[in-house]
Amino acid sequence: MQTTIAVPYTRAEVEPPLRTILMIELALPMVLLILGISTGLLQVLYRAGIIRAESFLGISYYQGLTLHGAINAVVFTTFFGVAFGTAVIRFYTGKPLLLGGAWAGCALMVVGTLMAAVPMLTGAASVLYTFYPPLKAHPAFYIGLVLLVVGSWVAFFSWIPTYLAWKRENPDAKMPLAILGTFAAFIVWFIATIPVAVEIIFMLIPWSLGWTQTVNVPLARMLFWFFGHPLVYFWLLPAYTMYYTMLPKLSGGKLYSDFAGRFTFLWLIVYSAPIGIHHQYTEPAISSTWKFVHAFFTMLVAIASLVTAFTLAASMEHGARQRGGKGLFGWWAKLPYLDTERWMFGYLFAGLFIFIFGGITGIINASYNLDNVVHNTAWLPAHFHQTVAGPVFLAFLAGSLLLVSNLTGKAIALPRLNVWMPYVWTLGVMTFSTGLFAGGIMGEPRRTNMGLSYTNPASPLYQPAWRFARVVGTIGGVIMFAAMLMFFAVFFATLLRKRTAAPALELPVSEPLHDENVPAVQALRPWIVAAVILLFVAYTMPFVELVRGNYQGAPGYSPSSPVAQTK
Ligand code: HAS
Repeated sequence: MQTTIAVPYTRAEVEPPLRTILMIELALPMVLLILGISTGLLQVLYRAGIIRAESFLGISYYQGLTLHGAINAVVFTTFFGVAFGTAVIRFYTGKPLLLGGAWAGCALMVVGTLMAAVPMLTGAASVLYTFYPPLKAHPAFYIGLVLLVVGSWVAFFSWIPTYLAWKRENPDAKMPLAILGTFAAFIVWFIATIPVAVEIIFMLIPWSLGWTQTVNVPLARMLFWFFGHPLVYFWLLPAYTMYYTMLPKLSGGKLYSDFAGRFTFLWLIVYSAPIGIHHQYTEPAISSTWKFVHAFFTMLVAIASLVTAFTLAASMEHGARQRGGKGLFGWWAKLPYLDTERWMFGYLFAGLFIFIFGGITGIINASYNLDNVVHNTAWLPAHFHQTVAGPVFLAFLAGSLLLVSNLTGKAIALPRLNVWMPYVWTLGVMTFSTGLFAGGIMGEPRRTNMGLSYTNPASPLYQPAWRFARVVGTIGGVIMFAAMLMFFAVFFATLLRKRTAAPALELPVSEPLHDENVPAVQALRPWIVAAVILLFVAYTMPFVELVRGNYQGAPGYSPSSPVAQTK
């Protein structure tokens, strides 16, 4: 029988070199995020028709959209995932990490990011964060992405010996829940990145180098979504790790069920990958049988989040009642919404609130026939701003701020501004998404410079009926930008202030209220085997269909011209 052992300390020292590595992994993406957020505001202004041009401040529409998606959704999330995972392993094992692995991982990620940034900034890689062919980027963009991914693998592999050493010393202890969440995130990531590595290394790099003239577009798209859907759970899992291991403590209580946390993480390993075709319901090269199979598995993946919703609500209720909360609903008033000492609570709670709507709309998208109404419309960015820009982004911002404050020994600056930030962000995201959902239902497309077309009265495409939804979306986008100015003020003011304590990791740790002993959730291997089997079931026939389909290859295009590139 395995039991949860309590962490015997509240502070873990961090060796100076590891501190430097973590600070690079946290501060560099935060600086890039300034550009990622500004290009988000530009998107809103283009779509509103406030900017009616192909480019603004020297950044073209699709170049800005690529920077926005790549920095916010790929670079920031990968760096944070690695930094947070490193901190979790260091804190929960109490053991030094393999510094060589941590340095190598960090260096590869930094070099990869800079390498991909150059073509994005010079307009040679305006292929959006999904880099679908036949849009073609400069080879440095693809090679940079490969290095970013390989760097994150190296970091992950370097944690394993440290964990195994801890396990040898604690043979009867359960794997700490935070470590399970971290490993689950990186197992999902590892599985997901294999197909995209195949796409990039064997298809896109040779094509962009001119070694091959054409590319198989449906095959590349399927390989991308084989990666692209588990990618969203690679984002969600570190956030869920914070929700399960920190939120109950911040609420003043305990995690309602340790089993629920373990089940959620393991369930996501199994079901996050065999569902990528739900992004391709309109793909003519895939038969409806396999679309239906992926739709079915998608409904199963949502179970983990439904379990999470009830477990976290019960944990918050337990915390609130410990703080004197009474009645059926009266306990909600006792949660620390604006407590500057427990400031992380607001970030995590606001993210959960947003996710209720992100989750519901995800299930709508997954319903095969309903997706035909919303696919490729503004509905989609509304959904993903309520998921990745809701619980994930808020948790990652809070985690970055916590770790930077810990690692520098500096107290958080501007504490009142900090506790209000997540609520302003929530107001912005909810308003923004409402506008986009409404527009999407009316047919407003995503990824379109609407200032030159649908919101331009001088254009034959002008759609006056979409105006109100657009105004709502624009107001929401501007509020989101204001919230991020608040966050940047807090983050950089914290970095610049004087040290007040010795640097050390201090993560909030939630004890379990019910520490169930369920052997089925105490070993990773059966769940990984199940994941691999399901992947074979879900993808073998679609690949056979695609390869047998003998689709004609496509030459490269850029978003600024309907004519194929000649080189
Ligand atoms: Fe999604 C498209 C289906 C979750 C991200 N998704 C996207 C895209 C992104 C994305 C980025 O089936 C666009 C990709 C692109 O560029 O084309 N998604 C789902 C489903 C879920 C889901 C079924 N998505 C996510 C998460 C993401 C994410 C998580 C990022 C992290 N999504 C789709 C589909 C598409 C799609 C289709 C393609 C559509 C198309 O046409 O292209 C599920 O995992 C959702 C389950 C979630 C829940 C919610 C649980 C609620 C919780 C909160 C509880 C609150 C509490 C607080 C306790 C069931 C945990 C209470 C407080 C109070 C005040 C009451």
